[in-house]
Amino acid sequence: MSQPFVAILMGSDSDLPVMQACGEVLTQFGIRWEMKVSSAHRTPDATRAYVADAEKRGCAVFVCAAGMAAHLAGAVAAHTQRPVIGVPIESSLDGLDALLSTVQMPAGIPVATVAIGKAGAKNAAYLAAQIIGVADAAVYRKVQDERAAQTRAVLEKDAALQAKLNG
Ligand code: RP5
Repeated sequence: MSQPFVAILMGSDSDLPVMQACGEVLTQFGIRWEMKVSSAHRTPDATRAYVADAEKRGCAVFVCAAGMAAHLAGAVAAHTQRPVIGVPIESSLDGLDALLSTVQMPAGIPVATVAIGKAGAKNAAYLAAQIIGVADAAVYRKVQDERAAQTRAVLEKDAALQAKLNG
């Protein structure tokens, strides 16, 4: 198996403005990734072929984003034993349709479903980094460092607020 990477799939190029954030976070962690438009409904054969090929090339985690009747993550999970993370995209019904379509998988074929939209796109990358970090000490350390930075940022924001309130 070659160097592990994350495959980011989207049901449509209209999902790209949201999913760009996923790639950006993976890049911060130094994790290789690739991105592909592939639809569970419109290109089912190509989706299946891509999953098999990506797995052979060393894909460690699949991130699958889709809106409406969002079956992409489930369809990918049906064809791989690598972890699959689903990102529901808001394109109708406030994204609730995509959330339920992604999260409600039958027992035995899991999809780790994150939040609707951009927070979900980012959390898919953080979760993928945590999965890769189980076996990669350098990635694990980067995740730890990033958590520490988040903590510092909140403490600094509170310190600034307290300074403003207390003159
Ligand atoms: C889903 O349908 C896509 O993931 C997208 O979120 C939604 C709308 O697709 P387009 O009509 O914009 O191609 O399959």
